[in-house]
Amino acid sequence: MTSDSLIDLRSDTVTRPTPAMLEAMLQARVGDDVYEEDPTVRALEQEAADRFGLEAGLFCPSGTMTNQIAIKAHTEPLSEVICEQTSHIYLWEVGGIAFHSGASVALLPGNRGRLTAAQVEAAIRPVNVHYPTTSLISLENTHNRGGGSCYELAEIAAIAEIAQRHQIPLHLDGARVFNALVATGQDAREYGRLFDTISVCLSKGLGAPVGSVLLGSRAFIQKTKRIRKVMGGGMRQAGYLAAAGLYALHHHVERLADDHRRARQVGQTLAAQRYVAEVLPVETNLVIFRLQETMPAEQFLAHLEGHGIKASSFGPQMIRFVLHLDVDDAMLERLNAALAAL
Ligand code: TLP
Repeated sequence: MTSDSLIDLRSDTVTRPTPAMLEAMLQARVGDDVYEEDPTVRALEQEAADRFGLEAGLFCPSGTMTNQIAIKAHTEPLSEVICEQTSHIYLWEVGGIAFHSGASVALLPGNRGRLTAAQVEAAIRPVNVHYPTTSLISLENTHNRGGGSCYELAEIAAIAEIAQRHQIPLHLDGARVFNALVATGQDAREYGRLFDTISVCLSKGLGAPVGSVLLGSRAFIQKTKRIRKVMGGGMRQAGYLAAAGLYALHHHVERLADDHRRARQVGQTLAAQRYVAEVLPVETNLVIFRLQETMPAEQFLAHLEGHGIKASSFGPQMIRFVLHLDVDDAMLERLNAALAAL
């Protein structure tokens, strides 16, 4: 089996640039972005900001960096970030909130990762010398650990109202925000009105090889430039990478609906297998499911490997499949056949 025929469902981060994206990268006009002289980076930052109705953007190598820079800029030591207990910023960013920001976390249990306004309001700290001050509320949409679940806009609006009333900034880890927008039909500009800052990943469902953009007010983004620099994220002729991000924004947003359709189909196939105990509702491009106790996860993953399919274990008996740009309908058929053959 050639590596081309491998079906890699471990993440939507694994996609390779398409020939057209590579061509756009080759044609990019570049300059030194630390001197703010790279026209393609500036175009990407501005276009991403405009889409959400926010003022400015900051191009960074990764979503971890955009989230951690936002947290650092919003908080201070002895303060606290309200977030969901399985959120990426807490679970998968190496404890960066403590490391970079010296801040604490108020971890709330979500419904497949989603918090309610009532939960958020109850977690805001009263003024008391014993407590950290609540300095940030952070949501994740779509929610990774929640299986690609999407927030209702009304719930985000209710949380934003509470945040504004308490004068606490609201951040969105929007690594897969375009999946949420495409799946729900929500308007990106509404997000810009409700969130103070948004981190958008270009290297997940959108298919760029590298990069995330942090969006916010002009003053906020100005402040974050020094934080990006101290983290070592000041890049030079980054326009070659930004060109891929621009190409992705122009050509790879609407097609996310194809990934969602394929994910729903895989979810249905899985639900019909006797060795599957539970499939989380499939809302976007992630499919998370639990195997029966009689089917060890290693055995299941080894069976898939034998069919040229890679997937990740996502906790005891839990598996995640991610649909993306490099999985087409023919591969989907191969996947369905491999699942049925076990
Ligand atoms: N998620 C990766 C892994 O880190 C788990 C994946 O394969 O899903 N926010 C969210 C919601 C994410 O899912 C991720 C990446 C990030 C932030 C971080 O992005 P990168 O990998 O660019 O640092």
